[in-house]
Amino acid sequence: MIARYTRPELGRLWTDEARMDAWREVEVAACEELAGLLGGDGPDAQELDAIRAASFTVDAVAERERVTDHDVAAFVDVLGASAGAAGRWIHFGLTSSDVLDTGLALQLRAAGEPIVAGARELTGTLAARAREHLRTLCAGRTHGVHAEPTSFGLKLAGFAFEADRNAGRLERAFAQVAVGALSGAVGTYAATSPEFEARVLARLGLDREDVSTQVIPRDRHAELLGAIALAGAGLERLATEVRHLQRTEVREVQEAFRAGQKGSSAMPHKRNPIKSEQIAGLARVLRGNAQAALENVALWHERDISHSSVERVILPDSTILIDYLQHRAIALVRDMTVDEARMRANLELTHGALFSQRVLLALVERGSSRDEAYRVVQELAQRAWDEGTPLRELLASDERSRDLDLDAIFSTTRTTCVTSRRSSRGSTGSPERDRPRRPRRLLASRQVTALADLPLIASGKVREMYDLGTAPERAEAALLMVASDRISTYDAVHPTPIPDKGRVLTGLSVFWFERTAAILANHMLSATDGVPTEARGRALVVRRLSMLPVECVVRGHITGSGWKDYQATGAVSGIALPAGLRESERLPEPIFTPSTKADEGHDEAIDFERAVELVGDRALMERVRTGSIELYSFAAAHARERGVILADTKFEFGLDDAGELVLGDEVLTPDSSRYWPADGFQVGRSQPSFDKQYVRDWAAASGWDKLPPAPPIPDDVVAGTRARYIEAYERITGEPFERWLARTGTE
Ligand code: Q0Z
Repeated sequence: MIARYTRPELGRLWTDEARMDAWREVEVAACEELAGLLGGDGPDAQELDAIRAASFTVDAVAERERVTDHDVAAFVDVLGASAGAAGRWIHFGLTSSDVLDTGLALQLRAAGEPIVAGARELTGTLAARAREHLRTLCAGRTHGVHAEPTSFGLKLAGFAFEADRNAGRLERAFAQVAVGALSGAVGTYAATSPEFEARVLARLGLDREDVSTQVIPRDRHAELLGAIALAGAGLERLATEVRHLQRTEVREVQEAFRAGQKGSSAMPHKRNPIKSEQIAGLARVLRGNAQAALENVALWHERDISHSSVERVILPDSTILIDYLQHRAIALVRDMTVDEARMRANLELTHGALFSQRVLLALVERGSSRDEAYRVVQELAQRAWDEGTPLRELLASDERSRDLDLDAIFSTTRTTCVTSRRSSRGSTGSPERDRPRRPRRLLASRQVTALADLPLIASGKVREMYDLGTAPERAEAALLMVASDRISTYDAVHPTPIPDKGRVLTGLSVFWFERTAAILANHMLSATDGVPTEARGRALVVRRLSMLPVECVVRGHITGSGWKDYQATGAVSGIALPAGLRESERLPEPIFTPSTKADEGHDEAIDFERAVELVGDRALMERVRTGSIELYSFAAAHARERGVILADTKFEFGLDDAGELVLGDEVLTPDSSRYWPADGFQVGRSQPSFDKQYVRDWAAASGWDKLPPAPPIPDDVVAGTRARYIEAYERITGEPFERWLARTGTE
């Protein structure tokens, strides 16, 4: 895409550097799982360090490609050489499509974030201006001809709802293309295995293809470009409305005009709808690219390469363009001037003929036949329009209509009253079509329902749970889990909040829910749809589950109550541990140590048999144990690579309506786990916690007896603690915390 239409964030995602960096991520993740594939063989720890540190330059790959005439082969040569002897493991068992298509999925996922965020921002901007103009009357037009009065807000609400549908479509389309494969040549796993593929893709946070050929099937990419083209078509519809309304004869809306801007090189009076025309124009390019993506679906046999050249153009171009167009549309809607006086004046153009239907209905109500009434009104309305005599005067002086209540007929109260009532509920349909059949969230629950209006169903020390009931668009009941900024140490809640703590914890939970979905289903529905404005970024809409009555603790290090039990008995939760372990030491294998759920005070450790009794289903409890250990192991390995030791963690599980096991609650946050900084880790003593270290150090020095009530926290300790939470988020996710705020539309 040319620089003129490229916003930097999207542009950076499609450079040669970014493409190869995605390949590098795939190659490294594959090496990290090689030992599992090769039954313990594969790179050792030192070799893995060398592989993780391996680098490339685009220039070196280009130079090598002049020899190989194959981009991935050249890349593998350069990356392998940089890893020294360990380089022999890079690309082991893989085929280029594995790296290309899985890397492409990573790039597309990265592109999806700002694009979906932009789509939601556009929805919000349209909804805000819709509310502003709910009572701004203007002519409604069919076929370009004045039909009946409407309100400008109702027009905009229609665009807002379309933008909302497009945001949902884009989100789903990006989700379904986040699929990778490491199935090798022609997709048989002859040199890899489905388990290896699943583990590598779980590391990358991608889904896998149930059956892949050698490539990820291109219907997925076509679906994405279809959704982008449709979002573009919606923008063009909006732009076309503005272009019409800015025509000289109409002049109801004008695009913002900068001081110093020129409309025409020759005609100084001109103010042209240039933004809208650009949007309308470029939307056509998106449709062309969607067509090309459809042509890409029919590849030969297990693969050919005909799609590749097309995609090098259309995937960057369409993602960059839709991102650009959305932001142009946001500015257009936010800054356009609405000429309310001109709208009122235009309503008079037909001298009242716009009210013809109302007259017709009044005549029928009074006893005329419909046919007779129609003829009368058509005659008078035509005269009004042709001769310029107001229809109201003609009706008053015509014996066939003299006795009608003309004040009622020529009132627009009903137009704006019904419009604003319906828009505040979120609906934009006509009363006749108002059936409870569609989600109505845009102006209603998403913007109007305040947290305070939701029923509170559970409240913990630092978070609350609300009931969202069963919305029409959902099959299941949903809950809203809201994390506060409150902090507790030594089981007491301090009166001083840590700003952004709730957002960090929610962001981390979402990160882990997304990354572990391939291991075990979880209850997350959305961190945006249905979240009240004041809870943005720190709330999660979740499926309502029937919770199992046990807490599922997994320990990778021996600490806390586990350390106490081990010192007293040599065992934890009935599991005998090796003698001679020191405090905080890493266990040979993670252990599953369930406990009861206590309303008050501390949970009580129980052994596995007791957990089976409480749950009443041994097979289910075994799945809970295996799943818990697998989730923990995956997360601990990920965290360790980013300088965080995940010492232990607590999961809660439930069953959904279909009786399936689902991971619930918040997961793998500093509140539900122990995060220790890897630098400074020492066995033989208790470890400082990554997040609460400042508060605990300060509490130790303050003379507080650690019994409730907890004292207020001084400003510098609050600031240090907040920085640690944000650092935890950024270390674990590898992304700036601002990205989370942007993604959830948090101010
Ligand atoms: C979680 C809790 C909180 C206080 C119940 N998906 C679910 N379905 C049904 N129940 C729960 C869940 Cl997550 C559930 N808790 C723990 C959370 C405040 C208590 F935010 N209790």
